[in-house]
Formats: sequence, structure tokens, C-alpha cells
Amino acid sequence: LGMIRQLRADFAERKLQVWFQPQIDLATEKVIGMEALLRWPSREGGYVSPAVFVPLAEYSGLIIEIGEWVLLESCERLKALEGLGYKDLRVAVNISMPQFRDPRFVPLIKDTLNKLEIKPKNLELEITESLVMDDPQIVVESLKDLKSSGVQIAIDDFGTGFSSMSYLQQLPLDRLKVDRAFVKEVEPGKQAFIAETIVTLGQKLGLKTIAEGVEKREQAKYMLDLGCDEAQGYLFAKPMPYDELIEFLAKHD
Ligand code: G
Ligand code: G
Ligand code: MN
Ligand code: NA
Repeated sequence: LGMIRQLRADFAERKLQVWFQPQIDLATEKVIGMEALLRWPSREGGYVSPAVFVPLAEYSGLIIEIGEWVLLESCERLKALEGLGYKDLRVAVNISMPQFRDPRFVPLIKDTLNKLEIKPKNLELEITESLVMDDPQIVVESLKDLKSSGVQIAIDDFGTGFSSMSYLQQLPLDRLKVDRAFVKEVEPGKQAFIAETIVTLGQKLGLKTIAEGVEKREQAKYMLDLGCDEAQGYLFAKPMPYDELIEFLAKHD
């Protein structure tokens, strides 16, 4: 409870940050976009892991306000990047279940895109398999609505959740994110069967695939050879504050 109170106070005092991790087209190695990732500076120095505080924010309902802010912040940064000449980048935002249960969620996204004049296809929502299973009806309904306005949808951490494959055909998906646990299996002289199967599944379903947690050159090469489209990971760039992202983009091309 103490931690939730701290989180609420720090959020109110604008101490939370949104960082960005670049995403790369594997064939050209051009930056195609970035994932927005929350950062909570800790009183003891360093950062509290989102794996710790995001569940607290979900449990307390705070994630609705925080998520609204992450969305706005991400869209404003995307718009600013457009002004700097980066015309067609995409920003991926992680979404939690309580946000779907908020009736203002779908209109909020549409209004934000409208107000900032952002192309809907340049916003991607990342959801997990377990989120879908939690309440398939509301998730499918909301996503169909958003998808019809052009927003992109990705399944995060694909292959790690407890879920039914049947939702893959009901959801209006664009992209599978191959979890880093499967990319990690890519070692010299070995085969990564699960990563390979996910890429093939994506292709058969007409979806793009993006490899997460790519740390080594041989992993990028292996995933490209499998037909995986995109990647993110420390090999290319770690999550970073917006100011560093601008420097990274300037240097990268
Ligand atoms: O940055 P890091 O890899 O530690 O993030 C871990 C996880 O925290 C992410 O995979 C994601 O699931 C979650 N997370 C990060 N930022 C956000 C956010 O803005 N909203 C939600 N709901 N989850 C986030
Ligand atoms: O949304 P998701 O839970 O997948 O968040 C991605 C998390 O993975 C972020 O917390 C980010 O800091 C982390 N991450 C990103 N790239 C790498 C990587 O190359 N290796 C490892 N170990 N973690 C990564
Ligand atoms: Mn994610
Ligand atoms: Na992930």
C-alpha cells in the first residue's frame, strides 16, 4: 500500500518518465519506430522496475490515468519527431486491462490522434495474450473499433502467456512480438524452433513479426533469415529518454 501511495504522489508530481526503445527493420536496419516504456525514478537512486510497479498501478486503478498520460506523451513526442523530419515513425504503447474497461479508452485514443493530427497507422497498441483471455469480448470489441480507424495492434511477449490460439483469428492483429526468451535460444550452431514457428505462424496469418531482446548480431541475422521483419533490443539500442532518442536518430542514418 505504501508503494501505491508513493506511485500516486510521484505521478501527481510528474516524476514518471516515458522512455523509448527504437525498433529496426531487419532487412534495411533503418529505424521504423519505437516502443514507449514507463520509468519510475526510485528514491534510492535508479529506477523501480515496471515489472514491479505496473501491476500495482493496475491493481489500484492508477494505470488508467498513467496510461492516458503515456499515450499523450507518446503521441506528442511522435508529433515532435515529425516536425524534426522523421515523417513516418511509429510509436508502440503498452496497454493494460483496466484501460480497456474504461469506457473513455477508445474515444480517448481517437481524440488524441485527431487533435494531434497523427496518422492512426503510426500508433500501435501492445497487448498481451493474458489480457485478451481476461475479457475477450471487451478486448475484441474495442480493438475492432480502433482497428477500423487504422490503429495497429501487436501481441506482446508472444508465446509466453496462457491463452487460446483461437483468439488469433478473432482479433484484428498487425504484428506478433516474438518474446525475448525465444530470441535468446538463437546460439551459433543451434536452431531456435519456437522463434521459427512464431515467425511462420505470423506469416501464415498475414502478420508482421518483430523480434524482442535482440542482443547479438547472430540473433539479428538468424531472425532475418527466418523471415522476421523487425527487431528491437540492446544490439541496436536500449530504452532511452526522448532527448537521447533524438541524438540516436540523428546518428543512426
Ligand atoms: O522497460 P521494461 O522492459 O523493464 O518493461 C517491462 C514491462 O513493463 C514491459 O514489457 C511492459 O509490459 C511494462 N510496461 C512498460 N511501460 C508500460 C506502460 O506504459 N504501460 C503498461 N501497461 N505497461 C508498461
Ligand atoms: O513490453 P515488454 O514487457 O516486452 O518490454 C520490453 C522490456 O524488455 C523492456 O523492459 C526493456 O527494457 C527490455 N529489453 C529491451 N531490449 C532488451 C534486450 O535486448 N535484452 C533484454 N534482456 N531486455 C531488453
Ligand atoms: Mn511491450
Ligand atoms: Na515483450
